[in-house]
Parts: sequence; C-alpha cells; structure tokens
Amino acid sequence: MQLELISFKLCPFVQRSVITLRHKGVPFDTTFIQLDDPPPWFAGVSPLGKVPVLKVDETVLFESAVINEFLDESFGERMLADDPLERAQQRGWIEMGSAALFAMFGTISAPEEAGSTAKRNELATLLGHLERQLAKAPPAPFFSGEALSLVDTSFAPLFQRLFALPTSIVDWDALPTVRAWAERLVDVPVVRDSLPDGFDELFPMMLRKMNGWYAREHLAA
Ligand SMILES: N[C@@H](CCC(=O)N[C@@H](CS)C(=O)NCC(=O)O)C(=O)O
Repeated sequence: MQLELISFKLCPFVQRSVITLRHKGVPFDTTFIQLDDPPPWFAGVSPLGKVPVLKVDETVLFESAVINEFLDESFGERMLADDPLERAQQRGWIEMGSAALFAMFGTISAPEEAGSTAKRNELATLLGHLERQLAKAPPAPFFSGEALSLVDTSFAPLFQRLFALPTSIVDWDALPTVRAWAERLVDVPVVRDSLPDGFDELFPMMLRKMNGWYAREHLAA
C-alpha cells in the first residue's frame, strides 16, 4: 500500500496525521502545496479544498479525523477504544479539538480586536469544557490511559501552537489539568518531531503575513 500525504507545511490538521503515521511507524511520502496557490490537480483530489488529503494507492481520503481512523484501523495498535460508547466519546473530543483549533486560528487572524476577543472567548469556553472533563478523568498519562490515542494526536498540534505564541491567548492558571496534559503531550518525541522544519521561524512569519489584530499587537515589528 502506497501512502502519499498532501500537506501544507504549517497545517495543524495535517500534523495530526503525521503524528499518527509516525507513531504507528507507517512509511509515507509527503507532497507539500501552497494553499494560496494550489496546483491545478489539487481541486480534483480535495473536494473541500483543504489539506490533509491522503492518497492510498489511487484512492483519495480527506478530513483529518477520517484519515486518522483509516490509519488506525489499518496499522498497528488501536488508538481508539474498543468499547463503542468510549469510542464515540473520543470522537466527540476530537471534533471539539477541531473547534478549538479554529477558535485559536480566529483569535490570531481576526483583523480587529473585537473579532479576536470573541474567538478567544470561544476558545476559553471550549477549553473550560475540556478542563472539566479531564478533572473527572485525568489523563494517565494520555487522554485515554497509558497509550497515545487519536484524541492526543488531535489536540497536540493545538497545544504546540498555543505554547509557541509570543503572548498567551489562554489563561493556563484556569486550566491546570489541560495544561499538565498539554505539557506532557508536546514533550512526546513523535509529537515534537512532527513539527515541520523551521516551525519556530515559519509560525511567526505566518502570523505576520496574516496581519491580524493579534500580530499587530503582540509581534515585535
Ligand atoms: N476539518 C478539516 C480541516 C482542515 C483544514 O481546515 N485545513 C486547512 C489548512 S490548516 C485548509 O486546508 N484550508 C484551506 C481552505 O479552507 O480553503 C480536517 O480536519 O481535515
């Protein structure tokens, strides 16, 4: 089986699949595209116009959660629970992780302060729900126990970006359990190594290019 991951270098959703592929030790090729100038063939393989896309031989998969479930069912140790009820809950938290990523992106890209603040509040609400869930069922050390799960691979890229921001958009003191889990996750070698080369320079460059209120306010000129 030949796997080709269509990627945009800084995309956190792509990174979810990179972590899953590497954790499972599955070989794959990567094709990078520019989202603001995609190659002509991209529209033909990505119905939603988004990355990640995974080509499995000649078959195309899209949506990070779907790609990760395919990888999970096809290779190595399972990263979702066997129990249908627990598995459904995990899927819900993965979806919530996507909402949190979009709220983060909205916070750092909104053109004006009001829009940025609204998205930041949305992020705080989402992470507050997560805090209450984790306080009931503390990660030990990962979301679902001893083994890295697809919930961990879904949230890790969000935490890496939140920690990389020059000024925090999250009140970590209000989120002690989320914070402990996040700090543990970003230290996992397969998570750390999934960041694209040059991330520390590229991420602020992307912020600056978006030229939102957050970048104008918090990035040194
Ligand atoms: N729900 C999608 C979200 C993927 C996504 O938003 N990817 C961004 C890049 S990080 C993208 O391709 N954006 C292009 C666009 O929205 O036109 C997933 O989980 O795969």
